[in-house]
Amino acid sequence: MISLVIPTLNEVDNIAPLLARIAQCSPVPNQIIFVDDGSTDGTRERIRSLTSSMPVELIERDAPSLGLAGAVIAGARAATGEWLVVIDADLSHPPEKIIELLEPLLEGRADMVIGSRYVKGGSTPGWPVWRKILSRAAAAFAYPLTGVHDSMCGFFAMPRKLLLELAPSATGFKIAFEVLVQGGRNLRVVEIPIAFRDRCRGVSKMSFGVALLFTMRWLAAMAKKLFRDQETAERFSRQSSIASPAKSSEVANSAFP
Ligand SMILES: Nc1nc2c(ncn2[C@@H]2O[C@H](COP(=O)(O)OP(=O)(O)OP(=O)(O)O)[C@@H](O)[C@H]2O)c(=O)[nH]1
Ligand SMILES: [Mg+2]
Repeated sequence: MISLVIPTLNEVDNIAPLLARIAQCSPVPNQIIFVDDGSTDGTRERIRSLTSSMPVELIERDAPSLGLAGAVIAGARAATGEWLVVIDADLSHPPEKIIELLEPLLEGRADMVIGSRYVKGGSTPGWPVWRKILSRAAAAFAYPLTGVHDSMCGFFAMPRKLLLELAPSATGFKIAFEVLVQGGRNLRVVEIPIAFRDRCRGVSKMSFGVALLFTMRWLAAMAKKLFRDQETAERFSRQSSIASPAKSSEVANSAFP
């Protein structure tokens, strides 16, 4: 069973076109959960008006916590499907690719599949050069922490329980990044190329404050990684000196003739 989680904040004009595209998908997700954080533009009413024609549910968070990531986690908790897919409401992500995101999971080849702008075949049509450079730079900074090319994309699929296990209290705007950082090297990740379209309706919620919060989160994760790498290197050198005592006594001998 497939549960689709869609976080919304003032996306009224995107709801019907998005659901129309999802309805054309094969298979149509068994559960489509919108998680709304206090939209004031009629988004909730629009979603409610469409619940009879599709398996749509609405979670209304009136005192939202932990931002966009918190909304996705709330959706995952309410979902009942084994497989979870997360997609933005603004039609930037192609719902037609949901099936391709699920394939590596169903075949047991991956623990997480990301709709990626930055693998061969992926693209960001219509973006001005400055935005391409900024987005690429952010992805490149995140790469050493995640090992994937587009860890900041909001379009991904994974087992629902694994998401709740890895990032039960994730916060901020970039939940895929949080999952990847928590999952570490053991997480098998596949990236599927997508064309990321700019939103046609509604207003972006990305802001300077959001970018600043992410930078702080990145710095914290980077510092933790560097600390861990250093600890591992020290442990390794201690172990190798215990494993080859002859060598270490040679070193000791040569140091103190
Ligand atoms: N529930 C909830 N949804 C949010 C929140 N912030 C953003 N969203 C939704 O999350 C998705 C991504 O937000 P966008 O504003 O499109 O952010 P973006 O894709 O990084 O920026 P653009 O490329 O400019 O669209 C959209 O579906 C938003 O409606 C939030 O605080 N709560
Ligand atoms: Mg968007």
